Amino acid sequence: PVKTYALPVGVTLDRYIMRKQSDFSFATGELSQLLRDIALAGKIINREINRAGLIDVTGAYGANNVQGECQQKLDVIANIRFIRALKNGGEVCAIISEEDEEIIYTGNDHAKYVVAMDPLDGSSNIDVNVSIGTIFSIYRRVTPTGTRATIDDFMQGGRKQVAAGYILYGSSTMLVYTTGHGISGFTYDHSLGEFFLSHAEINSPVTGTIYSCNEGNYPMFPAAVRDYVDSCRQKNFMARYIGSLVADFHRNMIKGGIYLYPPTEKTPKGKLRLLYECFPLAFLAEQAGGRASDGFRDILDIEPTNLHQRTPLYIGARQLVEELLG
Ligand code: AHM
Ligand code: MG
Repeated sequence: PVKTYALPVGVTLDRYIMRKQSDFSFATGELSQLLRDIALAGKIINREINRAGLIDVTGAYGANNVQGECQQKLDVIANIRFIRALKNGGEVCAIISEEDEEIIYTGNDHAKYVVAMDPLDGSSNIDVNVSIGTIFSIYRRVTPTGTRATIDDFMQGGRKQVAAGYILYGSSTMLVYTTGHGISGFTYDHSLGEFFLSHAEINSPVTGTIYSCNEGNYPMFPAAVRDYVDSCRQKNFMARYIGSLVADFHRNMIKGGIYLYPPTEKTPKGKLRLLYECFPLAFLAEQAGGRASDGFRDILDIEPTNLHQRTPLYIGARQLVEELLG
């Protein structure tokens, strides 16, 4: 059964973060402030998304992003807004983004954290009023504060994330995050401009009956993945695929399911990016009691070598991922 959430009434994200500060081993308040800055960026992007149909901000921008994909105007806007919020917040010394090839320096060399982010994922859904999301991953820098951050700060590996999460712009807007002490979810109240705790201690069901993949690619899937998808069909599982990773992941985490993005001939290393899509969601999946694998290793055990590297992804309910891995 899908868990229901009995909650204390009216706990805002800010208050919750303040209460939880003691969870952090280095509770100086900077990480708390950084999480609040991310929430602010989320509110700003949410506003832009909500207006997208009214003013002419949707549609192709004319430039391609670093992966050579058609970049939507709203991606660019989200990227700019997010970077600005983190620069102004002062807790982040460097950022990597799906939308920028190189490391972005904030000018705050004394800050302790770096952030890897996909400011607006699911870009093919922007124009058609379908759920999209922001994904973020936070590391404590390994280079000395006061110096310029380097690529090493981003190459620490998924198990070194100090926090990760996403903002889902769906039928309601939600912010979901972990600092390694369970997962909390907050729903945005537009009229008050506040995120309120709506999902305390999210746990994923151990198994489920939903599978999510782009079945148009089925003929190009590896044989083991095709067999697995066949078995899902035989068991009359529900096929649910939005094409927005955050939305597909969120639904499966709450209801119980598996998301698959295997390698294909088109994308032999998989499509999704390790640092700002797969690591943060894998951290959340493990915190929810689920699993995330590239077919060989747990995603969080992959050693990163490149800021924008890709990986296959199989993520969701523990039992389903383990059945796939065989
Ligand atoms: P994007 O970063 O260009 O938005 O691509 C990532 C998206 C994910 O949100 C989604 O799960 C996947 O790509 C869908 O890919 P496909 O259209 O190949 O099924
Ligand atoms: Mg993306």
